[in-house]
Amino acid sequence: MAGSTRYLRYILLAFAALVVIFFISSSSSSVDDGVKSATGLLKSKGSLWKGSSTGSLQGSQGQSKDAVLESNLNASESAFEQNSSPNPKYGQVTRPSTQAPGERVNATFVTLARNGDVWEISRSIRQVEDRFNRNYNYDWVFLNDDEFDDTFKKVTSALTSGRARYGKIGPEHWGFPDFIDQDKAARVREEMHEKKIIYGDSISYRHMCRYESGFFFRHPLMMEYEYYWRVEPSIELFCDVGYDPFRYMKDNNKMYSFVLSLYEYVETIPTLWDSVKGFMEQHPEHISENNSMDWLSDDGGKTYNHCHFWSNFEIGNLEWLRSQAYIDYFTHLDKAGGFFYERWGDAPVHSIAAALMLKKDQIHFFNDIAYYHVPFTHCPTGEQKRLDLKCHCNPKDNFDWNGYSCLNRWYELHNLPKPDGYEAEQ
Ligand SMILES: Nc1nc2c(ncn2[C@@H]2O[C@H](COP(=O)(O)OP(=O)(O)OP(=O)(O)O)[C@@H](O)[C@H]2O)c(=O)[nH]1
Ligand SMILES: *[C@@H]1O[C@H](CO)[C@@H](O)[C@H](O)[C@H]1NC(C)=O
Ligand SMILES: *[C@@H]1O[C@H](CO)[C@@H](O)[C@H](O)[C@H]1NC(C)=O
Ligand SMILES: *[C@@H]1O[C@H](CO)[C@@H](O)[C@H](O)[C@H]1NC(C)=O
Ligand SMILES: [Mg+2]
Repeated sequence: MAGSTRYLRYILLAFAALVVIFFISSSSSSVDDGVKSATGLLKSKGSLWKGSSTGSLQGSQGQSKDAVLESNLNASESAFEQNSSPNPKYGQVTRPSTQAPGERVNATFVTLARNGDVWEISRSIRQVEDRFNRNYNYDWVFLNDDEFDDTFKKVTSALTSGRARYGKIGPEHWGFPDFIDQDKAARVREEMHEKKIIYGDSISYRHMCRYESGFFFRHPLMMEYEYYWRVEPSIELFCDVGYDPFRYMKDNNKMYSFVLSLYEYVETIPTLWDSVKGFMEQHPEHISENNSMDWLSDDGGKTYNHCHFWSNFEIGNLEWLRSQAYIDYFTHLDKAGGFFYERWGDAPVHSIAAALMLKKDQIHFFNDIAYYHVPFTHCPTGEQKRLDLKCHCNPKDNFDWNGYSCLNRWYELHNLPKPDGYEAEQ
C-alpha cells in the first residue's frame, strides 16, 4: 500500500517536471533554438532528466543519426529473416501501381534542396508519388549548391518511382555576379533585417531566388527535358491526379501554370516594376500581343498591383525559359541588381515574364491539383469534385476566394464564370 502511494507520488512528480519543461521550452524562443520535435526538446533539456545519463535520445552507443537510420533500415531486413514481420524484405516493398497507359512526355520533377531538407522533401515526394507519379514514374532531378550526402540520396531514391538524379550547381550559377557592389548589398541586408522583412538579411535566400529565376532550367540535367514540375519541401497534395498534367500542358500548348496566386510583399520589390518597364522598352519584340498585363496592372502597365503566381508550385515548359525572350528578360533584371539590392523573389520574376511574354491562354490554372505550402491551401471549389478526386483538404482552408488571392482577377481576365459554390468559401 505504502509502496504504491510512493510510486504514485513519483509519477506525479515526473508529470510536474514534464509540465515545467514544457513551459520553459515554450516561453524561451524555441524556434531560434531549432527545438521543434520531442527529441529536440528532450535533448536540449536533457539535464533535467534524472537517470538519463546522455541526456538525449541518440542511438545506444552514441551513434550518429545516419547510423541510426541505417540500422533501422537494416532492422526490417533482419526482422524478415527472423520471420517476425509479414513485410517483405527491405527494398522489395512495391507500391501497388497501375501503370497509366500512354506515352510519357519529356518531363521531370525538379527540387532544389539542401541535405538538411531531406525529411521535409521526403514528405513531399511521398505525396506526389501516392497521388500521381506512382502511375507515371517520371524522373526526379534534385539540385543543390552543395554535394548531396548519402542519406539524402538513399532516402529520396527509395521514395521516387522514376529515376532519381542528383546535380550539383556550379559557382557560375550560384553566387554574386561581379557587377554587384558587396558593400551596398550588405547595407541592404542590414536595413531589411531591422525592418524585420522575412529572409531580409539572408544571402543564401537571395542566391536561391536568383537561381530559380534564371538558372535551374539551364542546369545540365535539366537540359535533358522539355517540361518540369517544381516541388518544394513540406508541401501537400490533397487530391488524386488521375491524368498526366505534363501531357495536358504539351497537348494544349501551355507554357506555365499555377495553383495559388497572391500579392507580393512590396518591401521586397520596390523597383522591380521599373526594371520590367525598362525591359519592355528595350525589347518590345518579346512582349506578347494577347498577354495578361491586366492581371498585373490596374492602369495599363503604369504600376504593378503585386499579383504573382506562387512559384513553389509550377509546371512549365523549359524551352520557354531557355528562349531568347526569357533570357533577355532575366539578364535585364539581373543587371539591375535587385536580387541583391532588394530581395526579388523568383515568384514575381517568373509571373511577370509569363504574364507579359506568353499569350494569356498559355498560362494554366490547375484547379484540380489541390496543394498546400505553408501557409496557403488550394482546395478545389465544389464538393462533388473533391469527392470524385478523393481529396482530403478542408474546403474552409481554400485560399482561392480570399481577398488576398489574385484568382478572382484571373477569372475576370479570362471572363470565366466563378465555379459553383465559391460564395460559401469567400
Ligand atoms: N541547395 C539549396 N537549396 C535551398 C537553399 N535555400 C533554399 N533552398 C531550397 O529552395 C526552395 C525554396 O526555399 P524555401 O526555404 O522553401 O523558401 P520559401 O518557400 O520562400 O520559404 P518557406 O516559407 O520557408 O518555405 C526549397 O526547395 C529549399 O529547399 C540553399 O541555400 N541551398
Ligand atoms: C546495413 O546493411 C548493409 C548491406 O546489407 C551493410 O553494408 C551495412 O553495414 C549495414 N549497416 C548497419 C549499421 O548494420
Ligand atoms: C527531351 O528534351 C530535351 C531538351 O529539348 C532534348 O535535348 C532531348 O533530346 C529530349 N529527349 C527526348 C527523348 O525526346
Ligand atoms: C486571346 O486570348 C483569348 C483567350 O485567352 C482568346 O479567346 C483569343 O482568341 C486570343 N486572341 C488572339 C488575337 O490571339
Ligand atoms: Mg518553401
